[in-house]
Amino acid sequence: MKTGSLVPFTGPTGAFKGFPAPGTEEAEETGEEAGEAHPQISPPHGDGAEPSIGRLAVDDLAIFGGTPIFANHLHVGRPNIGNRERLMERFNQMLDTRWLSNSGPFVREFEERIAAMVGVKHCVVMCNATVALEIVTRALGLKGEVIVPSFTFVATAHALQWQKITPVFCDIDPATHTIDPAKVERMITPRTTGILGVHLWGRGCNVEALAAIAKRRGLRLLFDAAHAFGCTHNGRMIGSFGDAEVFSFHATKFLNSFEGGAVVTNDDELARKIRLMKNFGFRAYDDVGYIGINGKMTEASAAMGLTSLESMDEFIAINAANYRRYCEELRGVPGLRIVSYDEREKSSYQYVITEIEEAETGISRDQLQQVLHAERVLARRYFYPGVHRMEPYRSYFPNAEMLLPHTRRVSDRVLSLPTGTAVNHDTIAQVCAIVRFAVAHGRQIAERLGPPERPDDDVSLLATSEPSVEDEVA
Ligand code: T4K
Repeated sequence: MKTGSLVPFTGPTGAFKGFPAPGTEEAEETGEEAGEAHPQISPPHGDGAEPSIGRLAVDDLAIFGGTPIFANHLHVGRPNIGNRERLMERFNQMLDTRWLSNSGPFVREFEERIAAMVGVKHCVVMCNATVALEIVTRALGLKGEVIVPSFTFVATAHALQWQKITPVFCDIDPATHTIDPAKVERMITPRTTGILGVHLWGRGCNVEALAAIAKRRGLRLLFDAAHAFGCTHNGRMIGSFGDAEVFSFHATKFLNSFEGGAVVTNDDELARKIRLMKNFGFRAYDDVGYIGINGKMTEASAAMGLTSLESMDEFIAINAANYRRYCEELRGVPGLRIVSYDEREKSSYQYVITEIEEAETGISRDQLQQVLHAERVLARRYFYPGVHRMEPYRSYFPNAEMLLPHTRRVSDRVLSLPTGTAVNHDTIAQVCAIVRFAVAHGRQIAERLGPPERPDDDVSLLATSEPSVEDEVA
């Protein structure tokens, strides 16, 4: 033990929480991921709570040279894997029939299952959500400017900019992290053709207020529902709002098809157009109606998607239990808040999002992330620093920040913690023990670490010259 005070963890239950030394009975009991998963779900492996230190003092933190708590990296976004046997059966069937792409039977079945689950007339699956967003914006005839939050994954804005539609960044409501309808109204100009809301963390935007604005101002309303498959808003399935919504089934989403996305809509004409557009514009053999692209989902992806759907309830149950465990373990930590899910709504609970108020914790979000990373917990700053501070947008709109105070503040505070079927409750207890310890010793740790390097905070780097990245792409 190096210098530094030996402070036991006093968790929310009041119990002392030390880290069992490796090889002890206690360590074996907490042995990571042994047989916890549902039998229909492939058990997690590899990422591991293999506790490797006895007690923790500030000097023992891995960031200061101690042994990391975890032997292997613990990721945010480890894919959930459903029933492998069922997946292999489907792969064999696919290989036997030699039907690998171009709207094969698995793709059609996946589309039918999603449409039925969401309660919409049409589902068109595609290779990923980014391409799905691009295709649906084009099919809706969006041009000029589209209002979009900056606090989102960069793909939301890229899908517009890729088509030379200007994303106009709108601030969020700091309580919900979703686009603030009151601010949307102020961003509308004669060039505005649509609003693209994002149901961040699977929590619905203020759909009603956005729909009212869209109707009053004659705008299209689209939702990036990449995080919101299987979730409801005011009791209604997300996917059935606005002109259309887009899901992602990327590997890191709670339900994955390796890569994948889908547009869901009740608009017959829109669905028809999208189907053509994602298949080069082909109306029939040798008959192309208009410009299209290749946005098709493969049969292998659809097979994975269907298999994931069969385990969806188990995935959600595990995520929900993980989320509740995080809430219990972190309850009462001063300056730390977990973004909550409304228990009256259906949710996938796929993200565990914390907000760190540095004035109370004494340690900044970035410093806490450094501490966790050193312990091999790869917590993520989703979605720092906000899209408006990424290129090409920050060159295009160097002053956007002035209208995005909440985006700035929230993106500086948010930290996403590992969950999903690859994470068990002992792992969560240990992650939370590190967090509690770091906050309990926040000021001391912060002082030793010093301010983190954040080159993007340097305003001199906010280019005001003509953009170049986009020019290259164009
Ligand atoms: N709109 C929103 C609001 C979105 O969040 C996203 C995607 C989109 C649109 C676009 O959807 P897609 O076009 O992707 O369908 C990840 C995902 O790549 C991205 O899909 C997702 N959002 C975003 C929130 O997260 P990164 O840059 O964080 O990915 P990466 O490679 O760092 O992976 C995250 C963690 O997951 C890592 O720690 C490693 C782990 N991982 C990842 C993969 C792919 C695995 O353990 N196994 C894997 O196979 O963006």
